[in-house]
Amino acid sequence: MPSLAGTAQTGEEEAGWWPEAEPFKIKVVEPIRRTTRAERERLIQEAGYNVFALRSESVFIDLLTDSGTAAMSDSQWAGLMVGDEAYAGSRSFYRLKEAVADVLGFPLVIPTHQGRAAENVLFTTVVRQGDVVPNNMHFDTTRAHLEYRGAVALDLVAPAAYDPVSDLPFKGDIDLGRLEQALADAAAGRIRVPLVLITTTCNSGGGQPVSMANLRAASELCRRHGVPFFLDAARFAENAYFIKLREPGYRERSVREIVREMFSYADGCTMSGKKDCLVNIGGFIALRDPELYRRATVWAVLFEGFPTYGGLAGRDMEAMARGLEEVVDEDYLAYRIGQVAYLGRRLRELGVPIIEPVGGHAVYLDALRLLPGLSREELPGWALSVELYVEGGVRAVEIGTVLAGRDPATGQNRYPALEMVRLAIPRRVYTRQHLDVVAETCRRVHERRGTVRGFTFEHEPPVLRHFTATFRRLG
Ligand code: P70
Repeated sequence: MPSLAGTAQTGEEEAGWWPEAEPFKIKVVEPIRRTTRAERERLIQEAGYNVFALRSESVFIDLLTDSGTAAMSDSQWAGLMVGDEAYAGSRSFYRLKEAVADVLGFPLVIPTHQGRAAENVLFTTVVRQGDVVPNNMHFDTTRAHLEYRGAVALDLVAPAAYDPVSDLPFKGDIDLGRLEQALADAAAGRIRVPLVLITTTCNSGGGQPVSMANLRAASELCRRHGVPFFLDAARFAENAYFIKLREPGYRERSVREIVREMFSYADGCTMSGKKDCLVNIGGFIALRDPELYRRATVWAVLFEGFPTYGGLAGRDMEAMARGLEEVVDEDYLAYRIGQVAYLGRRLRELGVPIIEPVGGHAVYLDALRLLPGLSREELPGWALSVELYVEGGVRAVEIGTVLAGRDPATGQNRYPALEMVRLAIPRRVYTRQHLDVVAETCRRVHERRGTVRGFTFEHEPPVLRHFTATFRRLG
């Protein structure tokens, strides 16, 4: 029996034991409804076999995303009441600015209505047609915003990220050799690199963390070449907790200290507050450089709103400020990371193929191993997302061929190295029993894998096609 002393300072196995118990009591509940299998077959067909088109009332356990789906705390709800709705100079803006300075260490902040809006404002400010923007892996909105501007979104994650069974601690690390090469190409005038991004944790790579050593080294390379270095900070606190658990020298450091060190290497960040600010809507850009801030606010005014509200209500900024402080609580993070680890353990015990190791916000099913009878053209990840709904009313999302879209140059489907289905766990929402239902649902689909059929597009939109496409089941 592990000791209970200093739980937040203990190792990952222990994080999967005691701290998994929720460090909160439940004060408000929201009923969810079970459906029959026949109902679900009909509902998913009516939805064009796209889980995005389902009404949420038809879903029993909704693991579509961990974005904007968190349960706010009583303090955050109380904060809504004291939000200052002034158009200019809102008290809640200053409250957010203080929280960003305190937790992340950036003096300047531009609120935006969500993460992609922060990308839009920042990229409009600094990215031009033909530019190249390296990242460990761009998330789909980041890539789409860059490609929309005629820029190249370059994924430079280290090769281990593409190996679904390698159990390395920091599979989100950027390949420093390739980053250095890109920066050298920029220095020689062969390409223009307006900024370098690193996504913490690396969502498209399975929610894998980036090590402090990697952030430090990438930042150093960028500084040497005079290129701004930014974090996509959506899941920064989960990343920081993994650094604490896994990186030598950090076990005794507080998550707050680790977070400050992570951001000390960056010139700024884009943030989707819908993840690690524990809110249902909101985001921001945080910066150090007053000149860049001045240029970015021009676009913020045009796209989002006056720079002290940026498309948000004052109360939203108040809730985001409080969430930013709550998310670095170590009991919360031990529970959060432990809960995701628990689902991973259950699936492993049941023989369901998953991507190893389990990331910070989600467990990713390995659709190529789970449905080995389907070819890439039959969209096995998509098929799995449909079957999880039919089997157990569980909504998950494909992170595979449909999400990857077509190559803008050739118009051909991009087949990513991994075909995954993401079971994203909303923060502070579901209990262990819910996760047991999810695991059993996955086991049942895996068990009847021989009978699962593939899919093809019926209607395919030109950008971000996964959200609105419709499909047909193959015979
Ligand atoms: C997710 C959502 C959003 C995101 C992100 C990173 C690393 C920026 C953003 C954009 C998107 C999504 C995907 C599938 C289903 C539903 C939603 N990620 N950077 O779940 O932020 O959404 O606030 O504009 O992960 O991973 P925003």
